[in-house]
Order: sequence, then structure tokens, then C-alpha cells
Amino acid sequence: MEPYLQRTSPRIILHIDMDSFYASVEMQKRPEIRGKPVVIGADPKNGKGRGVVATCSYEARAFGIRSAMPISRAFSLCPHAIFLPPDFHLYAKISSEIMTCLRRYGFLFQQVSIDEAFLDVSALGSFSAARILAQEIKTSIRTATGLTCSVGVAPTKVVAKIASDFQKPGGLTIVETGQAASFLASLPVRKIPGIGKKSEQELNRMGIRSIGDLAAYDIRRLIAQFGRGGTALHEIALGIDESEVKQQDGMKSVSRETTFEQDTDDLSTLVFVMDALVEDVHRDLADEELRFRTITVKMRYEGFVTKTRAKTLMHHTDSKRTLRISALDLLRGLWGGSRIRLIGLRVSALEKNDARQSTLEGSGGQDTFSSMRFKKD
Ligand code: DCP
Ligand code: MG
Repeated sequence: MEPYLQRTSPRIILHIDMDSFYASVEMQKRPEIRGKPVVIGADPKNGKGRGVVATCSYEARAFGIRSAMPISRAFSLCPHAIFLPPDFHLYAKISSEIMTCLRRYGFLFQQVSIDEAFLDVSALGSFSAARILAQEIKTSIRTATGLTCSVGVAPTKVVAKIASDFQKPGGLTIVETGQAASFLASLPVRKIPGIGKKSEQELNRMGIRSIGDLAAYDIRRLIAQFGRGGTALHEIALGIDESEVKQQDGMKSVSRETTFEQDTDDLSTLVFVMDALVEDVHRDLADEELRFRTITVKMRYEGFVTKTRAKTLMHHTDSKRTLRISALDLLRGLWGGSRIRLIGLRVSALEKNDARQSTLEGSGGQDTFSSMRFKKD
């Protein structure tokens, strides 16, 4: 970059992430369980339950319970914890209140999961102004919902995300321009969004434990091991990350529908046609590099009665398999044996698919790095 084109004011990104989100919502709703170990997830059935922990209160984390852990293990770690099933509808409602709160400040805004978002507040011009804003945001979310969040303020999205996690719960961590690499250096590589257990083990085997080790590692050997993802990893370790906060007001939805020449009540025909719609919609998404969160199936019956059914996923995805499974579930739910004139498929709540951004999602225990999310860059 030519010197005269260089940025004069720093880039300042805020990452806001709610503390033990589902559990905090439940504790807000029922004051009698506040301050207790609370686990949200599958029914533990006295230790025989299947399924996993969605999240738990910080009091439950003191017993070693974590998201994605088998619920039976959570039960054995703390049998007297309060185990509750998730109430997704309520969490989605509170989430949209939080996001409305964040949008109101008028900065470039990007929601990345049910409980986290980025704001690009570079326009403020200084980290001291960003600190004041971050405090104000924490207060306004608290006032609106009664819930606490943690905020990271940094020159890049990845560092802001790592910073918001640094002093949870209720934290505010500021990493100013030029401090990113030293802030990251002592942290374990697992703190990099998208590095799961498998990638961590792989890096550990190469002698890389801290992000500082990664920064100092020979980049050619990283590329040999991880392909182009190696470059991205190395840059992240050095605090380099140009990815931008992406306002989500582009394309609102992608949809396709098919009208049958003759009404049909044959489920295998409906499934066959829905598969073709999935292919088409997914191709459009891939062309536009978009990921989706909401899937809606429309069905028009004989006589023009039309019904829709929708499903919103926990996180954005670009998975064709997820799209297909959800679409077929919704289709079967709507069908009921009647004769059908038309079926349609729509995906909405879209966001831009960015190779690095995809590692910034709550990955639900999945190791997105090893599944080569870094490949595209
Ligand atoms: N979630 C889930 N399964 C996971 C991870 C998360 O169902 N494996 C859900 C429950 C969480 C919510 O997503 O409340 C937000 O995820 P976070 O990773 O932000 O976790 P929490 O907000 O619960 O805790 P933290 O305070 O660590 O952010
Ligand atoms: Mg959270």
C-alpha cells in the first residue's frame, strides 16, 4: 500500500458475546435458580440420559461441565445441578432484543450467532472512545434484558473475538493497535476460533502449543501441513486479519418452487422434486457465497390452500446436507397425505460466507479448522 493511502485512524472492532447465554436467560426468568449450577440441554435421566449439554451457568462450569459434553457426564460431575430443557423460542426472542440494542448505535453491524455480534466502530477514532462505548453497550444490554455480556475491542475481528472471551463473564478486554501479537502470544492455540480438539492435537504434535509458538513457526512447514489454511493460521497468530464486519442487509432470501403438472399425493415424487429444489437453492447460495439460517418449505394443496413451515438453525451454515435434511423434515411435516399442487423452498437470514468468518461461529464442538474451512482465501 502506498504510504499516503494508509489508514490515519485505527481500525476498531467490537465483539460482543453474551455470558452463558441460554443459562442466563433461564436464570433471569426464574430468580430462585440464580447463583446455582444450571445446565441447559438434554434430559439427564438420572445419569442414563443421551444427548449433550447446550450450555451451563458459570457455577456449573466450576464442576467441570462444558457445552457439548454428554449430559450423562454432566450429571455425574454435578448431580444436584438444575437441569433444564432448552426453550429456543425464548432465546431467539431475547437474542433479537439484544441485536436491536446493538444496531441502534448506527455502526456497521454483523450478527454471527444467536448471542454474538461485531460492530466496526473505527469511526470513533480512538480506543478510549471505544472503551466508553463498550461500557455503554454492556449497560444498555443489561437494562434491556437483565443479562451480562463480555466485550472485546481490537483492531481485527479475530482478536476482538478472542478478547471478548478473555475475561468472561462480564469482561471488557481492550487490545490496541500494535498489541495484538503480544496479547495472543501466551494463549493456547485452542483459543483461535475454529481450532477444535483435532487441530489442537495436530498443532501440539508439531510442538505448537501457544499462539506465540504458531507465530514463530516456519510458515512453509505450516503450509505443507495445512495447505493454504497454514497461511491464514500464521497471519492470525501474528494478529493480521483484514476480514471486515459485514452488514447483513444484502440479499434477504433465495427461493425456488415447482408446480406439478398434475396434483400428486405420492411422497416419493415430492421428495424427488424437493431434492431438485435443494440443489438449485444451494447452487445459488454457493454462487453468491452465502450461508443461511432459516429454511422455509411452502406447500400448496388442491384447491389453492397454501401452508408454510420454517425452521431456524442455531448457527449459519452452507451445508447442503443440513439444507436437505431440514427441507425434507419440513416437507413431511406439511404433507399429511393430501394431494399437492406446488412445493417451494426458501432460505433466509443469509450472511456472506467468508473463509475466516466461518471459523468465528460458535462451532458447537465441531472442529471447523480441520474440516478445511480455511481452504478458501
Ligand atoms: N450452544 C449450544 N451448543 C454448543 C455451544 C453453544 O447449544 N456446543 C448455544 C448455547 C449457548 C449459546 O449457544 O448459550 C451461545 O454459545 P456460546 O459459545 O457463546 O456460549 P455461552 O454464551 O453459553 O457461554 P459463554 O459465556 O462462554 O459465551
Ligand atoms: Mg456466549
